[in-house]
Amino acid sequence: DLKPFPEGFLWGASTSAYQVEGAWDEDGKGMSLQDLHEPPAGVTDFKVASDHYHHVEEDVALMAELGLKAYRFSISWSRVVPDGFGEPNEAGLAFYDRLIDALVAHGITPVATMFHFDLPLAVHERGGWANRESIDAFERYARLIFARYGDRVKHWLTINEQNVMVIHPNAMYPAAMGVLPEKRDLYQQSHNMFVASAKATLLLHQMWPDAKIGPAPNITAIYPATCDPADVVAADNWESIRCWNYLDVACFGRYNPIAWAYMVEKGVAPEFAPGDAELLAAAKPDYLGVNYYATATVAAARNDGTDCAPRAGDQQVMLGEEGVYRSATNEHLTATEYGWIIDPVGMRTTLRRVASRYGLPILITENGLGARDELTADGHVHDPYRIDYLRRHFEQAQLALTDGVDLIGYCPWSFMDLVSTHQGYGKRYGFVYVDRGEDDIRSLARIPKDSFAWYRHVIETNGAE
Ligand code: BGP
Repeated sequence: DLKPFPEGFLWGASTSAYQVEGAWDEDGKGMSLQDLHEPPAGVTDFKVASDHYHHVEEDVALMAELGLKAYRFSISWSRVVPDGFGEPNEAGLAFYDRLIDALVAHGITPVATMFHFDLPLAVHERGGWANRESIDAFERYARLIFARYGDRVKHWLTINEQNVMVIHPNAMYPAAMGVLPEKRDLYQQSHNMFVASAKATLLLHQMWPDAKIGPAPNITAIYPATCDPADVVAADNWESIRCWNYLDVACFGRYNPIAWAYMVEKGVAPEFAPGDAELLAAAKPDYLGVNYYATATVAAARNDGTDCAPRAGDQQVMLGEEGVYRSATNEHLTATEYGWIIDPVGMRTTLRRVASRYGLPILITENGLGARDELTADGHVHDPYRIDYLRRHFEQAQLALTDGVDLIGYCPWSFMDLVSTHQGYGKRYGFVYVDRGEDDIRSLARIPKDSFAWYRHVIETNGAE
């Protein structure tokens, strides 16, 4: 028998600051790396985004109409500490007070991400995450936002997709910056992010013992292309390097041994400062955020110079690595119009693996379908494909729950249309359509899509539909 979604299940939706807020230079906000994007013509940047900064009350009213139990958003570090290191910005802090107060007034649980790709430019200019001063800056920022919002925000997420920032650094670095950091540097940045997260975790537990905090990496099961044992080893390697390492450090306080051996072999293993190992071991997350979009299928590397070549169905973040693994086509799966593999059953497998390894409650912090939604002449947005995508994933979430996974909530990406990390405003994920073109602003009107009414019913019936 299927287990019902538990009472109090956090049916939610997600966004991130730089993708929705706009108001990039208003009320004292400092620049972040995301503000340096120089998008090609026809792709909007993050300066206006969905203008959520000026529509916050209206947007939360729509969340209430949707019946959301939780809303995952991120706090922009450079909005509340413009130079990353120094004085807080009262106007920026007050914006999140308005957002959080509105959520609480509507009975919506706030889930706050501390850092979602938008590194303050001032921190970047002093060496970014590779500089250990950033750890202290992050801890000060953590103390500031925990003190300010901790009475109302009881669910925190440290860092969004730390693993994606390593595998696919242009999630954080705008192309305009030119050369991306070396892999060695990326692994050192990642190590410092682990230390910063550990410090924030310990600090929150000390300041607000009733609050919960965890990481939010992008996690997915990796399939071997065949049952050739060499393919199985390749899949296991890549799963350890891409996924488990990030949760192992967070939960077990030590690097994953397979991933560590890989880093040593590649000459990219990070340096530990005295005390790091103890700190990592001391900090324990309360729950795990999991961003899930797509599985990857891999085969044993051939090490002949072709392992990284893109193959049909490859996602931008799923290319191979010479001598480590080769990405392979999975003939059982189809992809979205943007080439992202669609695999609801893979989500069940992913959740089961995370539950088996870590035994902690899991919140799905992202999952959704990017598509070119159209506003029709009748003023509606018909997105049956999104309903179908989410329905199939919700079914698998319920199966995972039935399998024994302690799933506490599901926050699809995204609450409303926002600027995609790579494809501007053309690629939409929201339950709420935002009327703006790819290169013009238009009305910025909010229009609930068909999926909005469908999701409202799902929430009302606690997943029974
Ligand atoms: C995740 C990020 C989000 C969001 C999402 C969709 O990696 O955490 O910020 O961007 O992916 O990706 P995209 O916008 O590239 O379609």
